[in-house]
Amino acid sequence: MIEKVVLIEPKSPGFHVFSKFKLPRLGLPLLGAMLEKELGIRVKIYFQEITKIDWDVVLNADLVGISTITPTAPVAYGIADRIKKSSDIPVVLGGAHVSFLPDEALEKGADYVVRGEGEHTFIELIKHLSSGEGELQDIAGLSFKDSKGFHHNPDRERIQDLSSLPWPDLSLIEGFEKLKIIPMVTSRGCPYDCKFCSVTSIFGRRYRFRDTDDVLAELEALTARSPKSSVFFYDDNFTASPAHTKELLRKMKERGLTPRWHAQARVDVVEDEELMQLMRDTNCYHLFLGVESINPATLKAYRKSQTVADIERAVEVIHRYKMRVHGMFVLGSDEDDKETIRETVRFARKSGIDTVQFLVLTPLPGTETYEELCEQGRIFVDDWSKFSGHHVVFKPAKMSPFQLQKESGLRAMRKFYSIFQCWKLGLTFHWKDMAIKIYAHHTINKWRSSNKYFVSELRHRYKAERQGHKAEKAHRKQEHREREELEEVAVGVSEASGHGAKRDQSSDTDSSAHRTA
Ligand code: B12
Ligand code: SF4
Repeated sequence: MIEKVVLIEPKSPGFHVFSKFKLPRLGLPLLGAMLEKELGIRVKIYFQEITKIDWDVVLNADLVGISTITPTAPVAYGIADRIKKSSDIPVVLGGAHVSFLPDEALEKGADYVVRGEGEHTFIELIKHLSSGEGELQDIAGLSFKDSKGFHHNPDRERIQDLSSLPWPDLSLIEGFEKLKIIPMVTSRGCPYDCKFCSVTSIFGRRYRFRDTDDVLAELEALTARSPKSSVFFYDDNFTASPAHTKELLRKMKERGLTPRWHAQARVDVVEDEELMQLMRDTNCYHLFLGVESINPATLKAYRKSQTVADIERAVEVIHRYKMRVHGMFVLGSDEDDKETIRETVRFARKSGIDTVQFLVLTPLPGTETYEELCEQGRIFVDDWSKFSGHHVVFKPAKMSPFQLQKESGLRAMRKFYSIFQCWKLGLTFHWKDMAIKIYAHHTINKWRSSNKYFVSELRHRYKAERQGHKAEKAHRKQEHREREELEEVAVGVSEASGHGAKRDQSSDTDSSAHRTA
């Protein structure tokens, strides 16, 4: 009988641009709410970013579920391994990483892997383990192992009616009072097809929305509980359907439900001025914009469906409506070189974008970028914890990995968050912005010192490759010189023997023989 369930969201390795903001993904609070509603089980969630795991509780559970994304997969496997070494508690892994690599997860200690959207698969699995209900092989979306090996059941259809799901229960997280920002999500899926993004493989290419009244009721309940907190809408594109978003915002305005809020959007959000006005009126503070690059060839390569002019206009209009822009960039496409990256950084500084993240292109399982780079044998790092957008893990086309790391991770961020920039904001009394930039500057320094080894490895590799190239060049030069000398000797011999007429012919034959050799 399964009664005690513990769910864990592992900590990210090292620092990332959002390290300061403790934001849990909503999967576990949602699964927790499902378990309570459907099976009467009240789970305990450890979000490792804010609370240490209590191992006595974990090792006394009847089942442990662990959520993964690619950079946290090694920590997740470590936890699974520790549980399996000292108990026979069933361990279930789910989330973006293992959904695409279930074999790896089963090898690394998981008994079960829930692929894709987990709500119904998880409930069916627990029912089966609790009371033997149904057969394991009939649970869609499940991978599992037994004495015969690994099994992967067919995929599960995505949930059509998102409003049929309960609200994620954040209070199940141990220490949830420490969360300063309220996370919410109103939709799933994205119809775009950006090459580096795994959202569509998990949640599909069709938008699915929750009912507006359901969203409003949740928002009301959450803001009543934490009136001072701001809300972060986790939707991949909060303004995907302007009509839908406007309906929500209008109702928020009517009800005076206007906490400070933040959301992710595409640059085309500014096409609809009524939407912009409603966003302003309902207290939107920050828009996280997927800018990615200002190199047109890169935008095309990413299939981003936006132009540099769209980006410029978006920043200008959002500022006109007195909202802030967080620019999210992805550097290192096959079309990028040192100069295009520097140009992108110059643009970010000149455009007035308030804050930025310059991430390195990262081949995440489930994306076309991953498939392509694997096929071309260009991924040279096998430690998933480095797949965080902060480390170069593949060979770029027009640079060495070290050059890309230097330009994006180190130089670009340092340029944007330079001490000079901090002072400039201080001198113009923008204290808050100055504080953010100082924090970012500090984080970059911390990242640098904790990743010294990784960066110096890349540098050595780069030097070795350059030396290799130099040695090869020198070798080729030497060969060429020797060949010329030989030819001169041959000419001298034939002239000395008086066969001048034949000379040209024989030397031609010789040199063409060299060319084809
Ligand atoms: C909010 C968010 C963030 C927040 C908080 C992140 C956090 N705590 O990890 C911030 C802004 C900090 C962030 C940062 C990053 N993020 Co982010 N983020 C998201 C976002 C937009 C929403 C997450 C969410 O709550 N989704 C809704 C819930 C319901 O989905 P879910 O948690 O995945 O859970 C469902 C299933 O996956 C499954 N499931 C999940 N866990 C488990 C566990 C068990 C036991 C079971 C049975 C099922 C199960 O069931 C759930 C219900 O269906 C997603 C995109 C997305 N749409 O999900 C990207 C996403 C998770 N992020 C991603 C990435 C790459 C990153 C970064 C590495 C880079 C970056 N963009 O800055 C960093 C790394 C952060 C870190 N932890 O190390 C990728 C992960 C892909 C991958 N293969 O790893 C995603 C999918 C986006 C993408 N572009 O592909 N992110
Ligand atoms: S990057 Fe944004 S717009 Fe592109 S596919 Fe992913 S979620 Fe959609």
